[in-house]
Amino acid sequence: MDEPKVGEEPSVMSQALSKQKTLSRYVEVETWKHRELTDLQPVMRGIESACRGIATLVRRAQCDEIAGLHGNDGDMNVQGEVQKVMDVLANNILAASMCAPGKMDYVASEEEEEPTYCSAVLQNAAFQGEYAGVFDPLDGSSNIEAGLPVGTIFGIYRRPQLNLSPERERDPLEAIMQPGSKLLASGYCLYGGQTILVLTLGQGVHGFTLNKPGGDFILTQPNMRIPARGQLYAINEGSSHLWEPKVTEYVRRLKLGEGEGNVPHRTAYVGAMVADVHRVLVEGGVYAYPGTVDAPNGKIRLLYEANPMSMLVEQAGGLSTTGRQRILDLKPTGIHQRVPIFIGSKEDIKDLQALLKD
Ligand code: AFP
Repeated sequence: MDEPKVGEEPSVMSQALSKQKTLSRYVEVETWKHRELTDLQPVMRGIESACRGIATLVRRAQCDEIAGLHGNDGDMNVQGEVQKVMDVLANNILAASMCAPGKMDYVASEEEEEPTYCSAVLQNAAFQGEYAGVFDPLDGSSNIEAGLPVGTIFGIYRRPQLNLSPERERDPLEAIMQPGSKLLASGYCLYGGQTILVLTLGQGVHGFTLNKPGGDFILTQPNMRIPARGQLYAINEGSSHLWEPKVTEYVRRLKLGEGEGNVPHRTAYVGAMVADVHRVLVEGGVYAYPGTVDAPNGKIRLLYEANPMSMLVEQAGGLSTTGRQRILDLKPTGIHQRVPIFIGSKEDIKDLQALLKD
C-alpha cells in the first residue's frame, strides 16, 4: 500500500489515500469470495461502529468523568467483579450495534448474567437471527482510571441447524456452547496510542488502524503472522507463588532461554489481555494466565476472551492451550466458565506442552 509522504502534492496524497483499503471494503470483498459469510457484512459494520464509539468514550473518559465506578460503591457483575461506568456503556453500545443489523439471534457478554436476545433489542418478539455473538466489551477496564490501554474482544458463531425431534426443545444457547473451533469470526479492538481492530474471518489475520476519531479503519497490518519464537512473556508474576511447580519451571526456562533454539525472554505486562496478546502477536512470545492453588481455572473467560483470542492467534500461526488441551477444542460447560491459558508463538507453547507431559 502506498503511504502519502509529508510534503507531497495534495493530488499525490489523495491518490495514495484512495488506494488505502478500509475494513468495510475488506469485509465486503471477503464476504463476496466466501458466500457463507455474506450476512456477516452488516454485523461487522455494527462491530466497527461500536469500536469507533467506544474509542471515543475511552479517549474522553477522564474529561467526561466516566472513568470511575458504576453505582454508588461500584455494582458487581456476574463474575463478582466491580463494574465501571465504562464497562456498562461499552456493553450497551456493543449489544445494540451487533443486534441492530437484524442478523444476530442473541449476544452474550462477560458483563451480563444472561444473553441479550436481539428480538428484545429490535422490539420484534418473532425475530430469530442466524448468528450469535460473544464479547468482552471492555477488557482490562481496571486500566481506565490510569489512562492505560483497554480493549474489546468479540466472536461470532452461526446458530447450528439441528434436526431436532418435535419433543426435544431447542437449547437457546446452543450456538455459543459450541467449541471455539466453530467460531466463524473473531477479533479485538485495542484502544491505546492508536485504535486498532484486528480481525479474522477464518482466512488469516488482518490489522486495521482508525485513521482519525470517527474515521475509517485502514488496513495497516495485512496477513499478520506470529513469529515461531518470541522474546517476551506477559504474565502476572505477582501470583507466581500460587502456580503449579511446572508453570514456575516453564517461566524460569523462558527467562533464561533454556532449551533448543530458545532465547531469553523479557517480561512485559499491561494487565489487559487485548494489549498483551496484541504485542505477542506482533513481536512473538507468550501471554499466560495460569491457574493458581486458589483459582485452578485462572481468571480468563472461555467464551468472551480465550476462544476469540485463540482463533486469532491460531490463524496467525500460533498456538493456544490450557497447558494440557487446545483451547479451541474445549466444549463449554457454562457461559461464564474460566480456563487457564497459554497463548502465543508456536515453539514457545510447544515447550510448555512438552514440560507438562513429563
Ligand atoms: P478486567 O477486564 O476485569 O480488568 O480483567 C482483565 C483481564 O481479564 C485480562 O484482560 C488481563 O490479562 C487480566 O484480567 C489481568 O488480571 P490481573 O490483574 O489479575 O493480572
